[in-house]
Amino acid sequence: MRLEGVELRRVSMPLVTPFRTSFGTETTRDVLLVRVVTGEAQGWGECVAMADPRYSSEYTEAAADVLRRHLVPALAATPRLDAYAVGPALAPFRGHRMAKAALETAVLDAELRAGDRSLARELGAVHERVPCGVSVGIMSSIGELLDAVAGYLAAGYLRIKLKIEPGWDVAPVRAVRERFGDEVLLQVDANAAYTVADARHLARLDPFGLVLIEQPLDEEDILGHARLAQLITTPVCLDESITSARTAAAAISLGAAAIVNVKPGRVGGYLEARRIHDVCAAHGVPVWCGGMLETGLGRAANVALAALPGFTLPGDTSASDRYFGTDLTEPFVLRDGHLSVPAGPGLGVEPLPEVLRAVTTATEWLPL
Ligand code: OSB
Ligand code: MG
Repeated sequence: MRLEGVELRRVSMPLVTPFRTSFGTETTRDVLLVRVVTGEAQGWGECVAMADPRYSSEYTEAAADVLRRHLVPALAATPRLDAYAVGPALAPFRGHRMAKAALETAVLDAELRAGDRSLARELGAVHERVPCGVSVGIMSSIGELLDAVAGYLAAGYLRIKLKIEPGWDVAPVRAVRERFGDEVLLQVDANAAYTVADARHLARLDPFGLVLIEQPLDEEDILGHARLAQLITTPVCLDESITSARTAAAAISLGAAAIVNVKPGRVGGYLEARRIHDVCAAHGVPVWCGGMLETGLGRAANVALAALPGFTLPGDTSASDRYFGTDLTEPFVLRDGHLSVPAGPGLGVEPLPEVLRAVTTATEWLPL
C-alpha cells in the first residue's frame, strides 16, 4: 500500500449522562480520529486516549502530538507498508500505545477495505453477535444507582459492572444484589483506587459472588495484585496493568490476573490484542473486551475482537445509545443483550457525513 496522507480529526461528542469513575467525571467525549488515505481506500482509527492523563499517562493532545511529530513520519519511511508492518515501524518510539493503536487500526481498515475483507474475519472471529455488559458510573446516591441499573437490565444488558472507589463499594454492591438478586452477573471496577493494605476491606465484597474485581490497585503493582488475590475470593481482573502480550503472560504467571480485560487501544492495537487473547487462552484465562466510551468506529472494531473464541465473558461493548444521543456511525443497537458483529469490509461501518461534520472541531492533514 502507498499512503497519500493521514488526517487527524478531533470530534466532540456529548455523553447522554455524565460518567463518573474513581479518576474523574466525563461529560463529553473529545475524540481524536485518524484517517489514512491510500491509493485504493481510506481507513479509520479511533484513538481511545481521554482529554486528561488520569486513566493512563496518555491523553488526546499528547497522542496528536506524537502522531504528527514521530509516528506518521515513521510510516512515510516504511517500504511495503501494510498493517503488520506498522507495529515494527513504530517500535522505536516508547509507549504511546493509544496513538499507535489508532494509526495501526486506520491502516488495517484501509487494507481490509481495499481487499474486501472484514476485520472480524481477519482477527479470527467465530461469532456473529456478542453478549454485552454495561459499565455503570459512580452516582450521588444508591437510589440513583438502582434506577440506572434497573434501566440497563430492562434494556437487556447481560452483565452489570459497577465503578467503585473508597466510600462507594460495599454499599452499592449490597444494594444491587438486594434489589436485583444473585442471578445478575455483577462485577466491579476500581480503576486503581485502592492499595493492598485495603485487602481486608475488599474481602467484604466476597459474599456477593462477583464475577471479578477489575484493577483494584495501581497499574504497576503486579505483586500487590498477586498478594490481594490470595486474600480475597473475588477473581482479580487486570485492565490498566495489561499493556502487551508480554505483561499479560507475566501477570498470569505471577498469579496477579485470573481474568483479563482486553482493550486494544491500551495495548497498541488489534493485532496485539489478539496476541493477548491467544496468550490468555493458552493459560485458560478468560478475557473480555473493555471499552473507552468509543464512538461507533471504535465500537465496530471492539465488537469484531469480542467475537474471538476466548472472549467468554460479556464485554463493555454497550449499545450506541448508552453513550450518545447521535453516534458517529449507524448506531449499534442491543438485541437480546447482544450486538451484531459487522460483516462488511474493514470496520464494516463508516462515519455518517452529516454527523461527522457537525461534531468535528478541528482537522489537520499530514501529507506523506
Ligand atoms: O476502566 O474500563 C474502564 C471508560 C473509560 C475509561 C476506562 C474505563 C471505562 C469504562 C467504560 O469502564 C467502558 C465503556 O462502556 O466503554
Ligand atoms: Mg477498567
